[in-house]
Amino acid sequence: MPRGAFIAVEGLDRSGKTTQVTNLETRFQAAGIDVKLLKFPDRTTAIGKMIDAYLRSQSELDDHAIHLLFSANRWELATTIERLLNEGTIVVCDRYAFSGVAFSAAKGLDLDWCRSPDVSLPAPDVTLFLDISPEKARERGGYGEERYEKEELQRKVRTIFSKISGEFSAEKWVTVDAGRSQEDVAADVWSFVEGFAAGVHSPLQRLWTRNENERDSFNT
Ligand code: DGP
Repeated sequence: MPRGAFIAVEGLDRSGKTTQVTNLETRFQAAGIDVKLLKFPDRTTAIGKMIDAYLRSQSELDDHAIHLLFSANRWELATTIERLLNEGTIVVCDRYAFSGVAFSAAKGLDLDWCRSPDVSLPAPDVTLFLDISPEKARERGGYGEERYEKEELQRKVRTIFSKISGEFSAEKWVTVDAGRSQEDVAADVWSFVEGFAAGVHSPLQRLWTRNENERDSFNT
């Protein structure tokens, strides 16, 4: 029996990620396919509550410490992700480790240091990056109140996402122009993932390890 596909959806704030992942969930369900939608940070766990307080500026933490909490928040769901995939369920993640690297590196932390705690997490079969310019985001009403929702930081985050994308093959990392209508973006997103509905026959890979073929020089 094939395993379920692991699909990550990444993007800048205001890129419409949440709308698109919800839409994906609905489409898979309508096709009679088991799907589980996960969101990172998962603010419901004990670690997630610390992250939530930090993002709302109700607490202060060293940049390294909050980075490790974001990573720990993914690790606490890693076994669940693997189990679901092995049961044949498609897992769609609203943000994953690439946000971790992009946001922390945008604050000035070393890119490879940022990757380290997420090395060997379950690797997505495909990552869809919803790309939007800060100007378009402003047209959509601008950013919100949370800590990272500032135009200058978002610009840096976008640059780092673009650098990360260069490390992946075109099949594994798909950049979607998210500055268009919801319907156009949804049509593109579906066209990239509908092939995964039938499941995946290759084994689940581990993020940023040698057997994940996008970055051979890492972890040598
Ligand atoms: P969201 O709930 O999708 O709005 O994400 C909350 C904010 O946290 C958003 O500005 C992106 C940022 N973020 C998400 N994951 C990580 C991470 O792993 N590390 C860091 N530093 N920031 C993250």
